[in-house]
Amino acid sequence: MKEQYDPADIEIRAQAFWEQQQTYRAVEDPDREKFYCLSMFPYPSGKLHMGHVRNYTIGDVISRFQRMLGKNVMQPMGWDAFGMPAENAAIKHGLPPAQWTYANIEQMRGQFQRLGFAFDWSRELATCTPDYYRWEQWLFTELFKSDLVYQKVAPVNWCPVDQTVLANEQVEDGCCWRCGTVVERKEISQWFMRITAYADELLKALSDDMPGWPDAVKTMQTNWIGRSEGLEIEFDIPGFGPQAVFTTRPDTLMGVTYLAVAAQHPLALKAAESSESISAFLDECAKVQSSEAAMETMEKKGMPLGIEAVHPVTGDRVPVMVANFVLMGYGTGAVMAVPGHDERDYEFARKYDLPIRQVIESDEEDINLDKAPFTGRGRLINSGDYDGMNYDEAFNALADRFEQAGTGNRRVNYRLRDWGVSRQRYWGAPVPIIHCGDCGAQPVPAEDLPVRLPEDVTIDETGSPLGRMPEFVNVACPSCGKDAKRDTDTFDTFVESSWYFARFASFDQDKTMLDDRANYWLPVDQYIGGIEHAILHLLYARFFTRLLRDKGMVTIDEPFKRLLTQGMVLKDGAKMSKSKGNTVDPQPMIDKYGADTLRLFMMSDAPPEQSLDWSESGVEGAARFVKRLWRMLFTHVSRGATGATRPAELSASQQALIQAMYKTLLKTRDDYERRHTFNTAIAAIREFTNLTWKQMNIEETGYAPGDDAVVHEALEAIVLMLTPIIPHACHEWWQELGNPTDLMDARWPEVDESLLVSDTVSIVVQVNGKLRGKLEVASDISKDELEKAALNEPNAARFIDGKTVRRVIVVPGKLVNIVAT
Ligand code: ANZ
Ligand code: ZN
Repeated sequence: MKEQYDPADIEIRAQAFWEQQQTYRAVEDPDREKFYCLSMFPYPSGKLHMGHVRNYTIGDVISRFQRMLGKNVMQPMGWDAFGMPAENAAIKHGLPPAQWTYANIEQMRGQFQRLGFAFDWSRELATCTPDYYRWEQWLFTELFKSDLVYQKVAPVNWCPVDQTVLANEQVEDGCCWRCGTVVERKEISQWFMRITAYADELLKALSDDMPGWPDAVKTMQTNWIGRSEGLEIEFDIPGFGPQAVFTTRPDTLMGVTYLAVAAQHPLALKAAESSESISAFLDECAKVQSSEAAMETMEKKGMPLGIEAVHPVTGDRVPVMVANFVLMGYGTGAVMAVPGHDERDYEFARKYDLPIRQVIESDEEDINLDKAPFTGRGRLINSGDYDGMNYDEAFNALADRFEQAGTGNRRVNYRLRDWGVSRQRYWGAPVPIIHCGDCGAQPVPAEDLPVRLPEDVTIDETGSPLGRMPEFVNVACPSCGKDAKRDTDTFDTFVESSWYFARFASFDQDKTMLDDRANYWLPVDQYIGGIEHAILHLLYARFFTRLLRDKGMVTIDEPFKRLLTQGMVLKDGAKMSKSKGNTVDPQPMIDKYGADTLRLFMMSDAPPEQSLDWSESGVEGAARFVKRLWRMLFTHVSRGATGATRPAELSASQQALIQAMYKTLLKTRDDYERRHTFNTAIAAIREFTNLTWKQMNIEETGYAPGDDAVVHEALEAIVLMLTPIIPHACHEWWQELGNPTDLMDARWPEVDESLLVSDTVSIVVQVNGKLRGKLEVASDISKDELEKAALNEPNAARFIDGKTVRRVIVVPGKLVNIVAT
């Protein structure tokens, strides 16, 4: 064993060894309990950042630990390789996006390997390869046939500079998240996946079937799906017919003083035909984006349509207004406005001088409608027959009434919208549809899949080149054979990430999307990723899993059994980001300290869910710990002290060390397995290391009889406990300790619990009558042994130092008092 710790040397050797042994190759084995550990796959930007290091280290620690429990572990890795940055880079550097992406993958794979992540590289996949995306194209055509995919004209947030549709989340303060241009509203034909058909199921499972997910994530998804129970009630509009509204507050029905409809509502469009001012208002509305968040904050605007509606209970006439806060895509696109009890209706009524009427009263709150609406629940007033009822009573009475009359019914609405999956971008999987003048939209037949994305292209600033490539666009209609045109949109990249976890199981299957192996490996036992994916990615993955289930390809409902959302890596309290210019590049850190040290630092400073503040002094602390361990191992090995077996009779300090070892093993196992608090595991290991260090009597007396064996056991335990975190150093040490087997086949040590509980006692150590220390010793320890252990107790020893021990009083099972002067 070398005296000096040389991280690069041992790490590269260990990695070569594992690669040669194919140590991380996962093979299905029905006789062993499987463990599928997955960290969210990265976008291949070309360069690893600290967030990646943290994410993948957590996954690797869990994978290696589970392997030590004897489980059949799979930890795959791949690349979420489609998306806009490749196009932007292509414009900047004049490289085709495919070339740029594949070069980045090479680069990043090398960095991952250098960090020693135990990935099964044989399963590596990149979503931009036709072998991968052909299967989602195939699924899309199948879903199209069963009406779970459809096309419709829909308003989108459009970035005029990037020439693309933006998801609501990509709009920040009304501007494009990427380029900052003011976002416009545009009506285009798009492809949708019917996620709303699964809304109820997706919601229910959150509360029933997902104990392994953080509550925060489940709450976010619950709110995102946004289930509301209410009534749909018809208002008659003379000259137009009945108009339904959706309300969650039918108890406020008698407080309705106007109806409000969306700017795209047929009533508004009709009124605009004969009114220039209405038409101008609708044009104005058409320009602003349609996101819900924007609706909440923008100034409420509207105007009367010159139409009246008949109140379904009182028969009163109320005006119909067009209002910019009513969404066309929610409920019926029309609202019964109750300004007395709703914020938006109130603000609007104040502005346009519409009546405000109180119909709910409350014992608990003072209500003053001159100042603010009362939006809470209470008892009905000014509501005729319904006076005195509470919310539920009024809800049911009105629901029954309208259901009997056939003018309304109970109804559940979801905030969740169908998922728009088409993007007007080049670097994505082509939508596998052919448009025929006669037959309409036709799915590409399975035997013609994949629809390959042409990779040899030049990208300029004016959007996707696909539409300008006749060889791509022009094709025969699969149904009638006439000239037809391919769809030139590509999929949202969330489509690829919605099923990659399943494909890892059947990575080399070229006959079907998935096979039996998916049922062996799924669900993912532990999934790890950023909290920023709490809603979209994780919800789409749950949706896709149900699509795959309903196609008979998997038997599970939920894809991810346990979810860990890791915190951010900060620098001086701020998120590391390119725009802030405060990033720390991992590569020079690996070069300087080694992969083990970087991994150790990432795990030791905070629990994984919390943010982690980057500090180079913290990294140095981690490096010192590894070096110190190196010295311990070197000392032990060079004393020729390996290979001894534990003596039958242990001294008190030896017994204490063995007990501390078992305790630490129990604690770290719980930290690794259940709590995922790797930081406290490391703290416990460090404490145990100190104890072992003492037993080694470094540079002093050397080993007492039996110490070599006990220390040897302690060192082996330290190596095994640290293996998940600093595997390379541990690999070296394991061999130096004389183990013929590969460390990666070693098991988590068994704990002899009998040694722990029943026969140990706590002994107080006093010096001259003052408490100076405590010992955990075997209850049957001899008087002599106990005396010796007390004299060696480190703190007591400090107080005796320089004095002469006059007398030692031993009270068995209780205390030792050392009299020294
Ligand atoms: C009358 C009323 C009175 C309402 C009241 C609320 C409070 P959630 O919970 O999100 O489902 N609404 C219905 N359709 C709408 C649309 N297309 N655009 C904007 N608002 C719409 O919200 C349901 C409530 O949102 C409905 O209940 C309706 O206003 C409004 F004191 O009806 B309510
Ligand atoms: Zn046709």
